[in-house]
Amino acid sequence: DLHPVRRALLSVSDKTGLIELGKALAERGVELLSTGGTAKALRDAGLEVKDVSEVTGFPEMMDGRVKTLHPMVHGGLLALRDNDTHVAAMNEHGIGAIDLLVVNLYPFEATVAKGAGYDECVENIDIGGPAMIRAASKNHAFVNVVVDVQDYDTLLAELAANDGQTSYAFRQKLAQTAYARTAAYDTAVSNWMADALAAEAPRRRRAFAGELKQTLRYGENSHQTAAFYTDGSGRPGVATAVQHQGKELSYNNINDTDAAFELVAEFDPAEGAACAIIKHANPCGVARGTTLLDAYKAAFDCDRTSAFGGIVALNQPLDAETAQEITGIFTEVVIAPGASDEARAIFAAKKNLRLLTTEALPDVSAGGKTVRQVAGGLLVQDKDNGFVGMDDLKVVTQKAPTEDQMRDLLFAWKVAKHVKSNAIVYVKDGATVGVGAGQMSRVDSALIAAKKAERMADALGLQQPLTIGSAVASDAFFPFPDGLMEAAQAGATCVIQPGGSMRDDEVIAAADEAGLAMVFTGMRHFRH
Ligand code: 93A
Repeated sequence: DLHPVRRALLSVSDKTGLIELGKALAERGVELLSTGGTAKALRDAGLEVKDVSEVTGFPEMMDGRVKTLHPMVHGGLLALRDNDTHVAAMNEHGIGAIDLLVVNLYPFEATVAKGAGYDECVENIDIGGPAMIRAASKNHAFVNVVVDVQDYDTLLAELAANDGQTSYAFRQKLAQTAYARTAAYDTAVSNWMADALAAEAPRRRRAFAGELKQTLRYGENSHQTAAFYTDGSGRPGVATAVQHQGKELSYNNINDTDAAFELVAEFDPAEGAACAIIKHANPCGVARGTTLLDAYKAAFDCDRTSAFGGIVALNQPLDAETAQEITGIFTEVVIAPGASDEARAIFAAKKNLRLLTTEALPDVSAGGKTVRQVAGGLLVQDKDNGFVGMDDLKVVTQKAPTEDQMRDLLFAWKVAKHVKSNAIVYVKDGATVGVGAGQMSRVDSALIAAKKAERMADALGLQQPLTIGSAVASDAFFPFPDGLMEAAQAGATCVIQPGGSMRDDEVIAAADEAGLAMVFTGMRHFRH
């Protein structure tokens, strides 16, 4: 099943590594065919190359829309070399076999990511490239197809190992990779078009695919294999962050880092510093501060035990003081929209600590889809970009919250949105003081959060838990007064919750009796 590579067609948008590859192939005596820009680049490097237009007998036309879409190309890619009628057709029409196709496509995803207009995006939909990739992949019994610059070396190694030939197994793997690429490409095009149909977008049919970013050592557990894919959107976030140091991120690290960064991005850096610390995808401390250092310390003080080995996200570039403080305990990952040189130097001494930076914070108001797998299917929904501001709140109790209470309520509400349901979040002076997450009963979430606050008060040597005089948020309505009463018991004096329960009247009456101020948001933030 070894087949020699005698003739190659190279047509690449990304010219990285092209010359080296062209040279290595030429040295092996491989004949090179190429499209306009690729041919020019090879020729400029002193290589002999034949233009595809010479092969097809047609010039590249219509602004390059038609370059390779021709039987002289597709016949050369698709003909079965061991089929008499195919070979006869090749002879009759003078079609030369193409044994190797090297293509990377018009940069459609990058064009969308940079915010290009509709027409420019349309022009960047590659047609000839995917057509050739699919043809060559189908004919992997004979043809090699390379769609990724990273595979140039793999190809050259295979040729070197087999005296200018490649094996069937090798070509089959190339073809499989190539189909993953065209699938991801068409997915990006289709989803971009769905978004362009703004009003109708929610009802458009969506395709799902991503581009492999990296294979991971393992998944949530060591017996599970795993990989990390990008979605082509280029959005600021963990998938596009730059890692400056430390070992490779794990599956759980990536998941937690995402949760941390999405949460901290709720807090506009122009309104002050904020820090979120995440453990097992839930926040164990979130705080605002006049400085990042203050915010980090306050977030840490919510639950020092859980913060150990946590993931820290900041809404402003990491500074030296905060970096120094963070190195005080074992932390897995820090992510921020930038880091000062000084801060980076401090982290450099901590070999296991990973520092990730992005150009910008995630855009919490942006739309988009979230996808979750269920047995035999995918569950797709809009990203939860719901926002509740002061004007959306309805005071339902005799007491109205004071301005300070209002600030803490809205803070607690933003945090609750990022806590697994049932979520109960106690906040005091711009910092979480108790987080109850992921319980099947809302009462238990309220209890657990209060219990943790008590434990922290002991650890910090405080007279009383910080839940005394706190604001409390509930991600969904209290179906009965019991959960609310648990919060009042813990010392909460004001409450934010969606409202909308059949028993709202009972819950409001209980709040009034306990002297609480309560506001309804009219919006729920389940997160599972
Ligand atoms: O506009 S196209 O879809 N029409 C084609 O026939 C065609 N053939 C190859 N684009 C086409 N290509 C693409 O041109 C390749 O996929 C590659 O991305 C690019 C290389 O062009 P050049 O060699 O001129 O830089």
